[in-house]
Amino acid sequence: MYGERLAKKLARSAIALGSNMGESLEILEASLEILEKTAGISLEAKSSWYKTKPMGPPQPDYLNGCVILEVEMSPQALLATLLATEQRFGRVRQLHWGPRTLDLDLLLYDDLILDQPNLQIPHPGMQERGFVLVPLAEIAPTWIHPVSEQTIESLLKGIDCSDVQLYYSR
Ligand code: PH2
Ligand code: MG
Ligand code: MG
Repeated sequence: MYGERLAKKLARSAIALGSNMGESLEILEASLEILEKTAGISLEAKSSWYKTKPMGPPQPDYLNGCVILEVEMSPQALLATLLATEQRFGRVRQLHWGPRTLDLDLLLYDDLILDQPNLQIPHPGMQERGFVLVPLAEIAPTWIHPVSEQTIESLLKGIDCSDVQLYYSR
């Protein structure tokens, strides 16, 4: 309820998930179980998983999806939780845009615009990426991207999504 949200300072946050190393589907699902069990986080919505062509250097195809979390934590605390979760799956930061076991990107946090050295919200580039917008539009089509002031659904209409194929839908 709205009153409860105010009292508890709950926020909604959209997260993009990706993996193209190891058992990607299992890694992605397991990472969601961890996030759901974290104090201050509840899972509000989950997209299907999509098989997507890599952006960046040559590397295997990705599985990508998005979730909406209801969070009772600051953007920085949420980012720290996401990075710690990536590390539990052996994420090693090597190549820029290179392959990874697990990538958890903070896309949106209510209608917040934030530009800090380690965290930009909305996630820069999200509005051009089919592997982000296709799953996000499945669960949050009317969320307004606070910089472009367009809905996710209308951002999606402006881009080419031919590299994004439905992989697993629950
Ligand atoms: N993530 C990257 C680089 N390239 N390509 C796809 N298809 N999906 C991703 O999640 C992705 C990528 C860096 O985060
Ligand atoms: Mg990423
Ligand atoms: Mg990332």
